[in-house]
This record gives sequence, structure tokens and C-alpha cells, in this order.
Amino acid sequence: MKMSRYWSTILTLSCSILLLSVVSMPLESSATMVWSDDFSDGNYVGWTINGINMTAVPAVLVDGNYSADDGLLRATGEGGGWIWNLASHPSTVATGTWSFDINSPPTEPGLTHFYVFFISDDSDIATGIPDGYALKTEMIPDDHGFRGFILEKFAGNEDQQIAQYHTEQDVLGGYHVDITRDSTGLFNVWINGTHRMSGQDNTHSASGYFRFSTPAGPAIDNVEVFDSIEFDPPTTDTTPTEPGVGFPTEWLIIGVGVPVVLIVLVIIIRKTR
Ligand SMILES: [Ca+2]
Ligand SMILES: [Ca+2]
Repeated sequence: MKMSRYWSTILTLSCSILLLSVVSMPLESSATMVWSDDFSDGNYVGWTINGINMTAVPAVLVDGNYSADDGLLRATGEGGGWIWNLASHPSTVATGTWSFDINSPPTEPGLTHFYVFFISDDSDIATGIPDGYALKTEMIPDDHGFRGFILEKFAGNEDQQIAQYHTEQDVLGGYHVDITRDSTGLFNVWINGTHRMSGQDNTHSASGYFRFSTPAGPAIDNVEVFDSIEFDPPTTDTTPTEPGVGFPTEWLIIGVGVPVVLIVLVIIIRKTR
């Protein structure tokens, strides 16, 4: 009882569709996280620590101080805001997604702001201000009365504001931050899940490090860096957005492919009896 050429072709096609869809699935659904650290092991292995004494002119390198004893990376040591600590982790992602938690303790004299350089190079490390892009957290009102978050570009000796989000209250306690940057240089920033900033800049297209730069007090945790855009910007700036929940086309292919294969098998079995 030979299988007809017609049904043989159908079966081959069906199996090919099924195989293709299964093979293509991991490409679409595989994790794209490049690196992460939640400090749950109580250490900051993988991070390089520096410190800068800003009271000296020019500023001088000193020992930086951090502790991960409590399961997050907190700048410790001398307070007063004059010793800046710089924790650097290798990170070559320049387009993608950066997610992290920050924690600001009640301010002490001299501590007014800190930076997360999510894209940076290793220039000007002696001043604590590398080239790249940073989220600046202005914990309490600055000289201009601004408090909140600033997306800032650093290039040479210049820094330039890309976008800002003025908060109603002092930025104290814990906040979750998600930042995306696409291939056109467009940044989007979410604070506690709500879209708050967007802006575009193409000055820097490469990164060497992710850096947490701060006087003693603030902490960072749950750093996750992806080389893909994990959050879609909203159509308006007021609507919180969640990661896109699309219906993968693979499911559709499988939804069609599996029944087709089953139907063909049933027909063949009935025909060959
Ligand atoms: Ca942690
Ligand atoms: Ca660790």
C-alpha cells in the first residue's frame, strides 16, 4: 500500500512547517539579558571600585567605599558629599534596556544627587565623570529648585540635559528605573513603571561600562541589562506601560501546523488500511 505522491507532499510540507516553527521559537523567546547583579550573594565581585576626593583641586583619586552586605550595592564611608564613589561594571550595551532599583536615604549635608551612568567609556575616570549617558537623581531641590530625574549626556568637559522629570516630592527611598534606547538613539525612561522621559541623542554609540557614581548613602540593586528593547514607549507620556504582550506568530504557525499534520496522518492511516 503505497502512500500517494500527493499525500506524501502534504505530509512533508506539514512536517516542515512544524519543524520550522519549533526551530524558530527559541530565537524569539530566548532571554536577551546580557548581564545582571542582584547582590544577593553579599558581594560586588565583577565591579571595580574607585573614589574621588572632590575637595582637592584638582580632584584626587582615593579609595572608594561600597558594601553589598545587605544584598544591594550601597556607597559607604565618609559622608558629606565630598568623597564620590564610583562602582564600574563592564557593559558594552549601547542600545537596549537597563533596569535597576535605586535607594536614596534621607539626605545628609552635602548629599544632594547621584548618577547611574548606564552607558559610559573609561575617559575622565579621575574626575568621576566619564563620557556617556547618565540618569541623574536630584534628591532635593537644587540651586534652581529642581528635584527629580535628569537624563544627561556627558561628552568631553560638557554635560547636556536630554530630558528631565520634575518630581512633586524629594526623591527619597526606593525607586525602580527602566531605560531603553533604540537604534535611532531614542531614549525612554520609566520611573516605578510610569513613562516619564524621552529624548534622542546619537553622540555616543558604544559603551564600556555601567557605573554607579555617588557620595556615601545611596544604593543600587537588581541591575539587569538587555541588548533588546524590553518595553514599548506609550503613545502618551501619562500611561504606564508594561512589556509588550504580543501573540507570537510561532504560536499561529504551530496552531495551524499541528492540526494539519494530525489531519494528514489520520487520512493516511485510514487510506492505507
Ligand atoms: Ca539585592
Ligand atoms: Ca555578587
